[in-house]
Amino acid sequence: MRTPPARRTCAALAAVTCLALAATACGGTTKEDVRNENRSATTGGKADPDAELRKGLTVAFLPKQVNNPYFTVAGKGGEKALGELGSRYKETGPSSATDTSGQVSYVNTLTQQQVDAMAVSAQDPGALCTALKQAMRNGIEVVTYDSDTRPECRNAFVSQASAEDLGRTQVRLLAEQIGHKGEIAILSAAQTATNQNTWIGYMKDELRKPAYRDMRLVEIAYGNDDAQQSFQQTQGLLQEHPDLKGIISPTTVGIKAAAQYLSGSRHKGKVKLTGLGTPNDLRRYVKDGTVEAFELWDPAKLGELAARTAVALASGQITGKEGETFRAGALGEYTIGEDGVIVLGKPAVFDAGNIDDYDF
Ligand code: RAM
Repeated sequence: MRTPPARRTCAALAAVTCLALAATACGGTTKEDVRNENRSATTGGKADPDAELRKGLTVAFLPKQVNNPYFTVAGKGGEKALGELGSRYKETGPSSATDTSGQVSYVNTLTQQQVDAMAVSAQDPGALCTALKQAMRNGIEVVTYDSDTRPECRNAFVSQASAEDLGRTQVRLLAEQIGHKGEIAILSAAQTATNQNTWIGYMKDELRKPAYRDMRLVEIAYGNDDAQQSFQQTQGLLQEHPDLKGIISPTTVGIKAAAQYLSGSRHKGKVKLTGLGTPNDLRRYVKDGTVEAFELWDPAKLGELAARTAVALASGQITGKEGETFRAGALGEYTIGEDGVIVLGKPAVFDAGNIDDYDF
């Protein structure tokens, strides 16, 4: 059962303050002290690639939104990996992708519960920072996945793909579909979402290239990763811009709702739609001619890599610094990049020719 966020905030803040006091003023031994002692005994405080992976850890996943099927699949990937590693998975989080204060209170609750690590997809780049720093001060490893905070507010960020590639390739996909010509719009998720805003920044940059001189971005709409709002925003875009030729929706919730709207309208097949979606959500819209091609990574693998990164951090194999390497089970060997970013790999592009090869 979930505690209502308001009550949770008070309890969590009280506990967080206690933990902070215990760690600084009172001089008592906290779980963090014990962990740090264990770690430095084996690693001397530095990354030790040969350190044994710890078992019996609790790793909490805190997605942007718990009832979003994309995060459910990511969570399953994390859960499976943690089971294989002899550790425990739990998931908690807000049901709305625009409940930033709710997400902050979930971080505080996990800190109070003294989980070993948390994997967080941030609704906002800065809003979680104070709470996440408090978690790290209490010895909790903080991994962001899918959507980042500022680098100093976490130990590492597990990114689904290169953000730049994702932004630029979505523009390229749409440009091919509309012959590099006409008005286009973006249907995003929440206005504060770090991941969508980063990709949109690269989309705008891509659109400045001469190849797109005949394409014009006329609006960015926000459906807040809510199916109904995304559906209505799509309808609004088409009413506002009668000459619209295409929409990019870099969110699994948004693209599905936009496809649903388009497929039942006179714009089906005429106004093109691309972006980031799951093959299972969009299969019927590819088959009925609403969607030509779109892209995504495997969310389960993203969740798995987040979980394995959390365990590697908690075991002292890595500390989150650039250049450190670790093995993420069957996913292979990963090297930490600039600003503590670990990139899962390249996304896949789906179309009528390959969509039936995928099941997620
Ligand atoms: C939605 C979320 C998530 C994003 C995917 C593509 O499910 O906004 O953060 O990565 O779409």
